[in-house]
Amino acid sequence: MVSRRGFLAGAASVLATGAFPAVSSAARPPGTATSPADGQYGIFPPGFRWGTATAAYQIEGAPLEEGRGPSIWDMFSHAAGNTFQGETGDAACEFYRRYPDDVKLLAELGVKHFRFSIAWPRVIPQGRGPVNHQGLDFYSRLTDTLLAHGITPHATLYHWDLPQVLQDRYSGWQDRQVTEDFGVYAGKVGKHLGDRIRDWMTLNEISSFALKGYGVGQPGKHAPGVSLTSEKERNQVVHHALLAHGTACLALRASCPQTPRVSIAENYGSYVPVVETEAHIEAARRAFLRGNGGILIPILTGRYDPGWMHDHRDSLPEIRPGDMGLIAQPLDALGFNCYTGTYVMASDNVRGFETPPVGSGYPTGNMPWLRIVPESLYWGVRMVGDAAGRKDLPLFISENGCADGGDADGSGFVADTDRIMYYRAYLGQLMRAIREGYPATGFFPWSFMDNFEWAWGYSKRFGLVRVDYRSQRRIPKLSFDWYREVIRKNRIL
Ligand code: PNW
Repeated sequence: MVSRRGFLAGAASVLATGAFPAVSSAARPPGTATSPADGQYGIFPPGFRWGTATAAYQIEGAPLEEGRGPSIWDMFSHAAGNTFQGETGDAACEFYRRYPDDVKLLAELGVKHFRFSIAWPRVIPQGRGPVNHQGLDFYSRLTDTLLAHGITPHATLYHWDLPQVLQDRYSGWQDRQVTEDFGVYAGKVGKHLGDRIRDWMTLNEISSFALKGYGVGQPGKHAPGVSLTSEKERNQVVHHALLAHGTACLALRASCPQTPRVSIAENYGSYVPVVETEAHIEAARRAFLRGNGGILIPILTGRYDPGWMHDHRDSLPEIRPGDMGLIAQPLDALGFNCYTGTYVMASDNVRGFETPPVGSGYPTGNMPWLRIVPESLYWGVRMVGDAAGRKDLPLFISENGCADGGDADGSGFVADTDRIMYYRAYLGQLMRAIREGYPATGFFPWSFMDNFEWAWGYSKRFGLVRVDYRSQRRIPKLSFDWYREVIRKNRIL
């Protein structure tokens, strides 16, 4: 087996002897996205934001510490049969107390940006009402520690951990009241942390928490695991989430002591033309509008897509006057959680597109849903500009990554060449979008370290850093070294 030290030493000597042809950077104006003459990759624009991403319930642990209230994920993961081997986020990565060392590791990685989420039940344990200052203090200390290491904090206000009391009191996202309570919470956080945090995401993946948390005629596979009786009820959950996003945008702008940069992180659908011909591209554009017509399109344009409305004509949510304007708050950026994509081809059916069946041998990133489709990044970025008509909106990749097989050697080291392959391919497609002038501004791999992967418990590992859950030891994987070099050189390697 190649030891880590041996591998890296070997790589260094190959570079030193010039066995690989050097790519000339002499003729390039500094910091511009480069031409193909520079090799297939090129340099990222100056100031491109290299980061990593995490979420509170997946890493923090400490569910009872310093006044935190229970969330729907505490409840859900503790109920029998919901997660892999009954695993919960009780300990997770113990980030709540280990964050100082973890921030040091982030600094070693060389990231200048870190995405984390704030747990609503730490800040307002009862969901509404008094603020728990000890909980807020944790995020304040984390923010200060990041800043002390030259790392910019990017905070998500909701990554799926609704205070359980709101679920009990009024069924959480099913009740319009949640939008107001979320707005109040957002305002409190903005007021206390907005002097140091400038970059905010309101919600993480409405599509995931609304669609997976709620089933129609069967319980959802994520918290709160509710069974609804109609599609209309689920569209209402989504509508409330959209309203909560808009309400939080307003609350942040009203409460942050410094002007905030507000965005949302959504894994909107990315549709990839099977062949890059005009006909298939047009088909992918149609699929994009249809597929994103219920979340992304209303956020960006203030109306549900007409095709989407037609598809859902018997299950439309109740929309009150003023709702659509509230939902379409001006944003400073858009976060794109991009993992996979859907191939599309032209068709003469009424919709003008179809999706070909996916072969059983199609490669995946160690998750059943995670088909490796690097072009999803390029087309996902491009279609926001072209199809959604928002060419002006800066976009960053708020998540991207795959799981590994968990094959550590005796020392705990993982040579995750599969992850390196994945990132190299996706980043190449991001570079393609940048080269064509699309305003992609940052990249946040999911995830900094292995963590609690929701219903999959600890059985799926997405980290650049391996976590040995028995000892809580952190062991950087090979992809950590790779990513550090990418950041240092500002190019794909
Ligand atoms: C995201 N899909 O979820 C979440 O934001 C993270 O919390 C999670 O750990 C990570 O991705 C890995 O799963 C997704 O089906 C879940 O396309 C499903 C999909 C995408 C993202």
